Amino acid sequence: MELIDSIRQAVEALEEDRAEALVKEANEKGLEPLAIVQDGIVAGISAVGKKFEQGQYFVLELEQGGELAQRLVALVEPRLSPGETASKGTIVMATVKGDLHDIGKSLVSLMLSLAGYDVRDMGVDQATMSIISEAQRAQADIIGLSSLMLVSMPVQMELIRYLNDMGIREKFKVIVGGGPTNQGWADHIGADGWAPDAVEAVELVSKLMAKGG
Ligand code: B12
Repeated sequence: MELIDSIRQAVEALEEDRAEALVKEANEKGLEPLAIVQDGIVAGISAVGKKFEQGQYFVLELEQGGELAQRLVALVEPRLSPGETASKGTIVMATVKGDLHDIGKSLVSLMLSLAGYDVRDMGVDQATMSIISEAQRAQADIIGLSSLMLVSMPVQMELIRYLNDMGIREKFKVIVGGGPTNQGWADHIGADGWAPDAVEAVELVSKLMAKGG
């Protein structure tokens, strides 16, 4: 797995050309696509986040890392095999209002689509009522909310409160995720589930769908 570790290092060092060449090489060598994404690209961007935290990188580098990670994931995406064609359920995914972080939410959307769900990915910075309207329109089974910042987390809580106030809370399961969130937060706001990453998000959704309604 030396190649995957080199991808992680190249992403962390923001060596764009090298990272792209390494991902292409990993693809050509037939390395497990999920490992390239999780242990290479995602591990690399997490390291970029740490450097930002420690003051070694600034916002410009953060931005560069984000764009690089998305480009690299797109290179691997065609190799992730699609699941069954019949939809197992409908999921509306969004990053909440005020939050522009796209990568984790998009990965969750991608993994859920590959697992056979019909995913409506609304993108980032989505207002609570827009998300609820989309869920109603799509007759979604599940609403998935991503939040990467402490300041945007309360918007996840707001959405559940709106559903309650509108008398439609039981129509949708609500799952939450993103860096600062955890199971305790999900319990606190009355969400139906939380997952730490895209792989576990698929397991969570499959459990919730099995429970029915
Ligand atoms: C890349 C990045 C950016 C990029 C985003 C590019 C893009 N197109 O997405 C840019 C440069 C735009 C950016 C901007 C900012 N960022 Co930023 N960013 C990051 C960084 C480095 C990585 C995030 C990421 O993509 N991780 C990789 C993905 C794969 O992981 P993930 O998002 O956690 O997602 C996984 C899980 O959480 C889970 N998951 C995610 N969503 C969901 C949803 C559901 C339903 C489920 C079940 C699971 C789930 O599954 C995902 C896949 O495995 C993090 C640091 C970090 N370590 O997280 C900081 C970080 C999130 N950013 C931070 C900050 C402060 C900012 C800025 C305010 C900086 C500034 N001063 O301008 C702005 C805010 C802009 C805004 N309004 O949103 C802080 C937030 C601090 C906090 N706790 O509140 C962090 C933690 C950095 C830090 N350590 O300080 N950022």
